[in-house]
Amino acid sequence: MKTKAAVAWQAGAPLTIEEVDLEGPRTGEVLVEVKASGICHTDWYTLSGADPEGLFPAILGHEGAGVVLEVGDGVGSLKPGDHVIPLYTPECRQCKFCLSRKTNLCQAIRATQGRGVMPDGTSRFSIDGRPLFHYMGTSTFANYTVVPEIALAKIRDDAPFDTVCYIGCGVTTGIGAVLFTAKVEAGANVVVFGLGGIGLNVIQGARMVGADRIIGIDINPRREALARQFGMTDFIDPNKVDNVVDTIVQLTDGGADYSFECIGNVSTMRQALECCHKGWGQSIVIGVAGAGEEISTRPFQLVTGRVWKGTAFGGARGRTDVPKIVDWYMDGKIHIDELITHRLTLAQINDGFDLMERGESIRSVVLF
Ligand code: NAD
Ligand code: AHE
Ligand code: ZN
Repeated sequence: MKTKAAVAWQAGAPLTIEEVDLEGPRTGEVLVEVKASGICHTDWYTLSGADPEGLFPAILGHEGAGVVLEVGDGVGSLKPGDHVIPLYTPECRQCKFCLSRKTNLCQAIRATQGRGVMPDGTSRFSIDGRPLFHYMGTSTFANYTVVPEIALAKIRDDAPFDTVCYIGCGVTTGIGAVLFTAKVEAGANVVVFGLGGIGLNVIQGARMVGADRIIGIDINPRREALARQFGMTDFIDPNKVDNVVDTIVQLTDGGADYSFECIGNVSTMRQALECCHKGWGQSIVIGVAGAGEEISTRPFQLVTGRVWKGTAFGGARGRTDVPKIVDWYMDGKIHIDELITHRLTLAQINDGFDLMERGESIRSVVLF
């Protein structure tokens, strides 16, 4: 079949809208009609050329929601008409990682996902016979996409696609980092570096669990109002204080119980660790840093009890947790609508990246 898709031909170049050939689902695969897809900073990061796994030409996008159109042989858990959210972190429930119960990082198809192909080593997308790479196993910047069954969460039919698509990455990453990775307890002091599409969800997760102070840091002062609406109690503009770490340590009587880095900057990752309370403070790296970048600190920071951790997809097990997070949204326990600042057509997708770069959007969502 044919599908419209935004194709990333090379790093740093705008996407172009193309009519692409799409092969049907093979064994264990599912054809999905994508109804909506958010634009995450990670799409921009890969398009920029900073991703060591970035492959071109590719169809980017990993924050989608849609409807199952057709299932391949052997698919038992989904049928045409089911509403789904594609998962860049799948959940096979059989691999060593899934069975460990210690991580959400299912590795069943990670190797082929990183090489931009389906689990059988081939692509379903092509133009004039030239294969295009899949991205993160999801490729949601296309009207239709093929995704492995283990990388699809079945969700309720009454959830609106144009908002729950964000649960495919940003919402789950931010809230999950608080609930599943850090396991923040009521009364804790929480510090959030970067108040964009991820950081604001960390803030709402911290409020959900009853955190005491929720301190937000961003160089964009326009982030303050929305962050306060989502539960932030204190705002720090790094350009208005002498030393961000000292400011946090003073505000929290010794340091953060938990900090979250939601920028992807190795300098703020260091600040996020060093603003943690001696003896127990934990810093969670969410931001994705560019190829070749490394984090550093004095080992003494760790010797004296601070803990450095990271999280992917908020530690969520997608097929199990994503349907529950959709329920939380539908029941009004979490808020998404206010974070979707722009709705775009596929033809306007490059505007979404521009809005992100200029700090004008939280989430832009492409509607198909
Ligand atoms: P975003 O662009 O919406 O937000 C980033 C925010 O950081 C912006 O508000 C920006 O003003 C702020 N910022 C930039 N530089 C800063 C600095 N030096 N100090 C303070 N604030 C600064 O991006 P997003 O979609 O929220 O993604 C944030 C990061 O999380 C990205 O690196 C993204 O790739 C990563 N991410 C990781 C996961 C994961 O599973 N680990 C999932 C999604 C996104
Ligand atoms: N390809 C990059 C790493 C990118 C990365 O860390 N991705 C996150 C999700 S970001 C979603 O917006 C992730 O899930 N990581 C775990 C994994 O297995 O990729 C690189 O540096 O190579
Ligand atoms: Zn993302």
